[in-house]
Amino acid sequence: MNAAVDVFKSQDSRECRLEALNAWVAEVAALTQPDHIHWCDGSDAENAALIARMQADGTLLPLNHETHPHSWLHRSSPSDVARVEHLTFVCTPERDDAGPNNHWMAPAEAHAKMDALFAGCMRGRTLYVVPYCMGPIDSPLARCGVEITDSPYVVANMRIMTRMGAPALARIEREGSFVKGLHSVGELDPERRFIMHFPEELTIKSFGSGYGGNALLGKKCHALRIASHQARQEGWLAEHMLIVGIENPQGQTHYVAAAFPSACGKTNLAMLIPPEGYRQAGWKVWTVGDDICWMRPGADGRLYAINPEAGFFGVAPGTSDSSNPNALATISHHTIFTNVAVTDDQEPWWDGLDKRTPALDWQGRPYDPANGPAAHPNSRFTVSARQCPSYSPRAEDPQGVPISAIVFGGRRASLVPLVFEARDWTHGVLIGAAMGSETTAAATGAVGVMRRDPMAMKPFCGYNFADYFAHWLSFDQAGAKLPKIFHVNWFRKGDDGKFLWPGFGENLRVLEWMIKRVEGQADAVDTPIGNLPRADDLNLDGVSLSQEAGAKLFGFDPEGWRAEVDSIGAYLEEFGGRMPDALKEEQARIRSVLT
Ligand code: SAT
Ligand code: MN
Repeated sequence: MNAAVDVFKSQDSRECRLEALNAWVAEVAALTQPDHIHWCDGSDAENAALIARMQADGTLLPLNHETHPHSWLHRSSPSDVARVEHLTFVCTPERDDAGPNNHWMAPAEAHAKMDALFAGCMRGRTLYVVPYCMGPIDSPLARCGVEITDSPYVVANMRIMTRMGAPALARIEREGSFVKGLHSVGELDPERRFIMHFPEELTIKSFGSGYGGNALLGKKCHALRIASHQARQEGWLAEHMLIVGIENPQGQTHYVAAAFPSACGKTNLAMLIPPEGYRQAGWKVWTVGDDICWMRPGADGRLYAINPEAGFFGVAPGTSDSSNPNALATISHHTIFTNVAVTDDQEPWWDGLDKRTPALDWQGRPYDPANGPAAHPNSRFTVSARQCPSYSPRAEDPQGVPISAIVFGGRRASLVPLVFEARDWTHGVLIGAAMGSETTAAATGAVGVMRRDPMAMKPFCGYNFADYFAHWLSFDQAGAKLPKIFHVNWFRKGDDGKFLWPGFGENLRVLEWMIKRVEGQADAVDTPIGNLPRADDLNLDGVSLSQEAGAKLFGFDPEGWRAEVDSIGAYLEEFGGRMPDALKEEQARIRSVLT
């Protein structure tokens, strides 16, 4: 074939590929009737224009330019401050494919319901077409999407959280496939709010909310719910995990992926500052990601992970110079704050930041403690990962980083020790499947209620958990060099209701033990629930633990665990015959030795 024909053919197919996107945009515009259509290129000029527009209409309020240059405050509608799990659906043709872990609606019914809401909803508004890439733009592990939205706040956030604009559009043109996400804030009416996923169609429809996880469709909707479905088909894993590199004094870095439910400290662990003694000895911590991890086996049998996101959408309250100085440095400029309070000199403020008293609360009212916390408990910052002082030099590696250890953990006030190690992969998958945690303010509903949250994916797995566990088990193949699996609990409380473990930077002591286990250099005691360190197996220099703390953090209570393992068995039964036998057998084996 001569070159001229070749060029002609490739241009032809590029046009075809763009045609699919153009046709979808035209179809959505016909339905939603916007006044204008804007294709986002992700440029600085475009961002500046959007921000100016949002400042003019009050969507963004300026903050103190001297202390927080290029930073803004957004106050959301007070009834739109968190994910809405009860309004979030997975719409597969068969109900069982979504599983008991998801709300389900038949696709035709869901499309009809959503299209009725979308009809004419963008009149008087601009429709933004937001091409984005989840993952480094040149990574084979990355995947693209296009979000159509009528919210400039969403556009500005997507620009920080993803690789958004012209390079993503170019990749979509090259590959021809992308996840379609349609979003409108509608009237922000909780009665007319739904987040629908159509995994088979690689499509998301979200209406009636402007809040992060409901509206920044690249995040939970694409990178977890839709991606988990794609990952199962293609042989990889899309997980609700931070990724952190731990460099030892010899200069070797082990990467750890850790799953904790929302608002349980993923950002803090990802940005951990080593305790003084560790710093002096030469330990370093490198942040790759704080929320989502895509991993797949490499040619050498190890799992390689990328962070599909480009920014952090972190919980503000509790972030301080002592809990997370890296986060505080990261958000000192070019940051969008949502639902935080402000001081009288227009600095963003939240509970736990420092001893000042704010002037206005998150709703813009003069601060009055009688109205509750000054910042909403789920108030957030959106910021580019590149601003993080501990951002890993490998974070943008298209091939990802090799994972040495996977950590599962939740908030458990009682029973669950500080750390234990799975005997093997199957046991580790059971530990992940059995994860329990007390609920937090990241989702609407009661806070502090213990629920099973397997792999921290309860709100995010786009298909039946039984099939998801089977998918996890399937990685244990000849030639695989899988990470070791651990479970941690930073949140164990004493009889006085206070946390027994200091947490934050001190968690490195636990990570060091894990890494040494990976290298075969640390001891543990074999117990029915897994391998537990003795207090002596961890470096606890400079940590003072009471006798009660030592016993609870490093011990295990057979009677309590019998009840726990029974309850895990009952949980697995909820999935009926689809639950892999290997997990049921593992549960039964542990129960049988817990006599
Ligand atoms: O769902 S969000 O992405 O808004 C935050 C979270 O719950 O992890
Ligand atoms: Mn999360």
